[in-house]
Amino acid sequence: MHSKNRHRARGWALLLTACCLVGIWILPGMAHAQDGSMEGVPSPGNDVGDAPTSFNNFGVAMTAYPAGGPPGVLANFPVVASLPAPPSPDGYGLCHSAQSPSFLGPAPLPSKSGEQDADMAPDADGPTNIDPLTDTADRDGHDDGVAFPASLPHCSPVTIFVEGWIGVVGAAPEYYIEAWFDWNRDGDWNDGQACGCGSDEWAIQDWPVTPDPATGHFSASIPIVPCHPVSETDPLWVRVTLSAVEFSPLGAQWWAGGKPSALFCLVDGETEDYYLEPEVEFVPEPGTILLLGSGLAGLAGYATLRLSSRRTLR
Ligand SMILES: [Ca+2]
Ligand SMILES: [Ca+2]
Ligand SMILES: [Ca+2]
Ligand SMILES: [Ca+2]
Repeated sequence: MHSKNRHRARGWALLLTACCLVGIWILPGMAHAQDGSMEGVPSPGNDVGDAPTSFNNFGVAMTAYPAGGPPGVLANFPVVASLPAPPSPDGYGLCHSAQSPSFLGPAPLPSKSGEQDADMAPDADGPTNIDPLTDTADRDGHDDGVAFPASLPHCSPVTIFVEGWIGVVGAAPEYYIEAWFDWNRDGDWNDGQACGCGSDEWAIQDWPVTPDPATGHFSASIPIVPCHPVSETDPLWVRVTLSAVEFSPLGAQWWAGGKPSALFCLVDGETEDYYLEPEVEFVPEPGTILLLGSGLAGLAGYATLRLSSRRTLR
C-alpha cells in the first residue's frame, strides 16, 4: 500500500475507534444515505426530533406556542440535524442512527423511525417530522417511550416514566436518559434554572438505565420538580433522549437539547419530542347531584387541569 494511503487508512481506523469509544459517528454522506434492504431506494438513516424550529432548510420561522400558530412565541429548538440548515442558538438537532438497536418504546420491536432530516424526505413514516412551510411539527412516528403524569404541578415533585429496549450484545451496563422541558415557554431548552424551586430546563441529566440482561428491556420512574415561571396552564415542549453516552462530560454545547456540529450523530438511542397541553377537566364529586333553581339536575364538582398529548399519559 502506498504510504500516503496507509497513513490515510490508519487515520480512518483511529477515527472509527474514537467514534466507538465516545458513541458518536461521523455522518457518512447523510444527504445520500442508502439502505440495501430497501432495494436501492434512498432510505433515511437517522432518527431526529420533531419539535418546531426556525432554523430549518426552508428559511421560514416556525411557532413554538401555540403549536402551528398563529404566530406567537418563535421556535428556536435545536431540531434539524444536518447541513445546509443553519445552526440554532443551541446547535443542531440531536440524531441517532435509525439502524442502531436501542430505542424508547414499550414494544420489543424496533420502535423508532428514520428520516433524512427533520424537514427532509425520505422519511420512514411518510410525512417529514416537521413542515416549516405550513408551520406543522410533532409528526414523527414512534414517540412512544414516555408516560407523563396527569399534571405537572408547579414546584411539586412528580415522576416521568420512561421505558425502552437496549439491544447491544455486551453493551455497557448503563445507558442514559436526558430530558428537557421548556419551563419558561420561550421556544428553547437553554434556560437552566427558571424558577426558585424546580428542576433545570435540562431536568433529567444522565439518568442511568440498565437493561434486563435476559430481555434487553429497561424502565425507570425518574423524579423531576416542574417549574412554571409563566403559567402552569400553558402548553409545553419536552424532549426525551436515550443514548449510550452521558451528556455532562461532552460540554455545554450538549446541555440544551442539541449538538455542536452538523457532521455527526450519536450511534445508539432515540430522541422523542412531545407537545403537552393542559386541558380543563371537570371532576364531579362522588354521589352529589344538585337540583338547580331551574329544576335541572347538576353535578357538584370542580375544574382541574389534565395534560394531554398525542402520546401516552398515565
Ligand atoms: Ca420510540
Ligand atoms: Ca413528537
Ligand atoms: Ca419521521
Ligand atoms: Ca426555555
